[in-house]
Amino acid sequence: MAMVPIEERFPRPSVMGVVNVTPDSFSDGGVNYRAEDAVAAARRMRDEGAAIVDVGGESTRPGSDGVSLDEELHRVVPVLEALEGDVPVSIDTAKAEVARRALALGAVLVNDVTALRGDPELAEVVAASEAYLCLMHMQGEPRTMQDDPHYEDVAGEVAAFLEERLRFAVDAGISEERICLDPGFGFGKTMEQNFELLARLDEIAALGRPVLVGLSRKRSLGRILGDPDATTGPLSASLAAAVKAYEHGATIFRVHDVREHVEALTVAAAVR
Ligand code: HH2
Repeated sequence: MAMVPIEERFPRPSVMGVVNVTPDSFSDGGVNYRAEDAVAAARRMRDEGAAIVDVGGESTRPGSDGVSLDEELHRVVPVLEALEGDVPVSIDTAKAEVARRALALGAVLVNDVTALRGDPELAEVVAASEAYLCLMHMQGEPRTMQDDPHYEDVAGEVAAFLEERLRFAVDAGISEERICLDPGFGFGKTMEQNFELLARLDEIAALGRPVLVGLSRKRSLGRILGDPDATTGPLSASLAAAVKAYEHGATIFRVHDVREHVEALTVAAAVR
């Protein structure tokens, strides 16, 4: 596959549908854990206007532990096989072997929430392919990241981190035009830090790469509505956050509710 720059393949705004092939994701609690359900969800998302679907076999919700390589492959491979040639796929993994298998099955993007800090072989796997890559910011690791996140300057630190990881990826042989950056909403950030980051998303966009955002159903959206113990946020709040992110320069939107986000972002994009 001859790859065009990521900003051409996924123009602003593009929607990425979330397909969690997990029993324990924070946001969709196992609805797509069975392969056939995941495949049906992915096809529906494509029909609703998703430019790509993000298939993941490991939950990264706050407090979660990792899964084994075998388990992750067992979850995602049947889904990727069924979708090959049918729906554009992103693989949400930090494991080189999962990425390798996914790319062999036609995945076009590797979404690594560790930004190439997790598996030392992942950079090489991506470099050897023509795939796109998403580098995401996270402070800490999923099991403990929400314990006490701390920043002097959240947007400045996230931007500096992403700039450093971008350089690392380019040095590993992955050309810049294949890469997008993600501030990692909810990954080691308090509600206040998430909202500050959203307000200052322009500073991430100023790094010159397309910005991917995952705000959909995140707990900060439930908490700002008044429930201090919320573990998810509603669709209405997700749409508002996505439109705000669009206005601050986001390009790709990782969402669970594809149709509603496509509609909201179509309206937002028409206002110019
Ligand atoms: N958020 C989640 C997972 N992967 N990838 C990127 N690039 N950006 C994100 O914000 C992001 C992500 C968490 O959401 P979800 O997949 O719904 O839940 P879980 O990790 O529990 O499966």
